[in-house]
Amino acid sequence: MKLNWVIPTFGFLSLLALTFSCKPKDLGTTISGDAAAKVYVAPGQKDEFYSFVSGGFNGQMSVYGIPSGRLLRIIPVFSQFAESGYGYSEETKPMLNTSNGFVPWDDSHHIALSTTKGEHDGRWVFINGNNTPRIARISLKTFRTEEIIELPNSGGNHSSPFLTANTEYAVAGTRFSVPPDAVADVPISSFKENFKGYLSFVKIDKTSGRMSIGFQLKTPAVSFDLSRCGRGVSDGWFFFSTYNTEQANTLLEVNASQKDKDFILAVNWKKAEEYLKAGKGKKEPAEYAHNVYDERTHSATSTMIKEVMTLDPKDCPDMLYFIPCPKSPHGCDVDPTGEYIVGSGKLAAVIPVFSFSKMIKAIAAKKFDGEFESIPVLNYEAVLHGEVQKPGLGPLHTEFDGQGNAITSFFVSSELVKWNIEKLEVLDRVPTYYSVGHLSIPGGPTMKPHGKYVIAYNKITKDRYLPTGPELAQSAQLYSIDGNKMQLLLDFPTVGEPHYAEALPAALVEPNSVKFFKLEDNFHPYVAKGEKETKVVRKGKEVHVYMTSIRSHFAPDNIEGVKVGDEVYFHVTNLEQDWDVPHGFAIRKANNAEILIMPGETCTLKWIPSKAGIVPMYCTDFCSALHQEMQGYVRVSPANSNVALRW
Ligand code: K7E
Ligand code: RUQ
Ligand code: CUA
Repeated sequence: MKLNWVIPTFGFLSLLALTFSCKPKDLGTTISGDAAAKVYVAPGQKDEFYSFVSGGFNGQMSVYGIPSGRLLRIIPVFSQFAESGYGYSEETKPMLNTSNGFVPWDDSHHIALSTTKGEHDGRWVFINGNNTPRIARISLKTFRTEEIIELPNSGGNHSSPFLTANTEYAVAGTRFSVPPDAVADVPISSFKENFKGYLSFVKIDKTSGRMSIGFQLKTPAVSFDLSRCGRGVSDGWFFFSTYNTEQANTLLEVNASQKDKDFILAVNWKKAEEYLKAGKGKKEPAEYAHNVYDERTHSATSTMIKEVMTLDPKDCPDMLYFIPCPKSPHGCDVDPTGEYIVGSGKLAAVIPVFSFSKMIKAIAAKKFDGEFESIPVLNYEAVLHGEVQKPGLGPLHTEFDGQGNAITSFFVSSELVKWNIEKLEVLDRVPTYYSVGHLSIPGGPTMKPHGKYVIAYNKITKDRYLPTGPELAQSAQLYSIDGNKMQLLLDFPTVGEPHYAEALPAALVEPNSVKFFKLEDNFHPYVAKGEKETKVVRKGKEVHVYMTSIRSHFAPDNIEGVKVGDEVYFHVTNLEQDWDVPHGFAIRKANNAEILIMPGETCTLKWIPSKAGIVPMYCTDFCSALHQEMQGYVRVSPANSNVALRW
């Protein structure tokens, strides 16, 4: 039997109204006297928390100190970044390789900090690539992207990269239902026959963090939006919000909002593992890139993988269940105990809270309201813990304070609302300026929230800062949550468009932070570990310059015998063995870029000179009082000249 909820509670016009947001009525800032003291981090002092913030459409991750709101670092992940040379140096270019070749810019939405037994462990942070579906892992020792894995059979990797409680898997759900990669060309109108939803379970190695696709689950063609793992009582399960269960493929704004309820999909992933062991998986052709940065060689390699293990629910009963959830749910969040699952229907007037133990009972008693494409649909009342009534308009995301309370963001009514999970009572609400998307409590998605603050990541900044033309920085707002009432303490501008962010205590990261790379551990194939090892080697048209940099000169700093049309590789090793002494390298008439080399590291700039002449090169990073003296020349001779290599 197919379920059919066709009682739209909103007409088209009121639906349209909901797609706009309202400004809060109270435009004043209700700051009380001691707010400044609570966020003031005096010069020389450090912040209490690191906050890792998705850059949204800039494809990067930014790192802020909390509570000061100071921007500490931008970590490039899915986009080239001039500040560090990521995606420009020969060593990092392979990180941006995909099954579609080199992709220098992507969109990213969600952050996930690694956890052990459901608590932050300070090892890695993960982020999703949305447009070209990928998951990246960043080391919290180096604050660098170490690995990127592409996801086949996906389009719009939105519901990602959420982690299981012990970081066994990073999970991803495709936002677009798509035909499998192996099926290339079908009419869009064959949506119902040919399109599928895919959930990817990316396995993470316990010690190295290395990723590989464990398996993909084929599901009905719905849109996966967000997800959270079970934990504690619900460990072994994963919950995904879905929309467009109408299965529309045009004008989703209207056509995907017909039904009164969409679903949360509950996935028993431990069961999926059993089915895999029992040989129920099928290898299917696929094509996806796996890019790994090797700390020993300071270089990345990209490998193309040609198949993926899939599980079809038709061969695997008792693994997937649909929970009806009103109306186009976005956020799907699990409380610290793992008992409660909160759905956030963007167009719903209540917040439904589901009970994991009721769900297990309902499954045992087979309290199903039919099925949707052969997957049982649980009875709404049977799994419902209760509904929060009249919480606000346009609920998006929920985080937890660890004191039995939840805080939900409301995009349309532009506010944060705190409510008690057991009693389902609204306790407090504060306006946001304006239109909050995600919110973040340090440790909020773990079993032990660190509490203290909630940060609203707002979409609209209008009139909060000095204007900067048509484009304004987006904005975050920090509120204290340790008192009775939430209190706004600070506004700070953000980079790109933060969607999700996750914060953890600085003490989990700070002691492990790498200060420089040891030269003796540098296994780059073109390293020069001292000036004696510098040389220039020609191999046909390739010229390899083994170069070093140390305050404040390059060796060699005069090179002759390079010819027009040569492929010149400057392999620059930074010989410094001290914290925070990078050198830069730029060469005029460059048809590529610049590089920046950290102490102990080797970095390569590729250069193809197109004209004969004397070409200057210099260091771009102020490194000593004699930084301006750190320079040299390359003589480029005509292609047919017989000037010998000399340095
Ligand atoms: Cu709500 Cu892409 Cu997580 Cu943005 S999503 S807000
Ligand atoms: S130099 S300190 Cu170019 Cu005036 Cu920078
Ligand atoms: Cu090296 Cu400036």
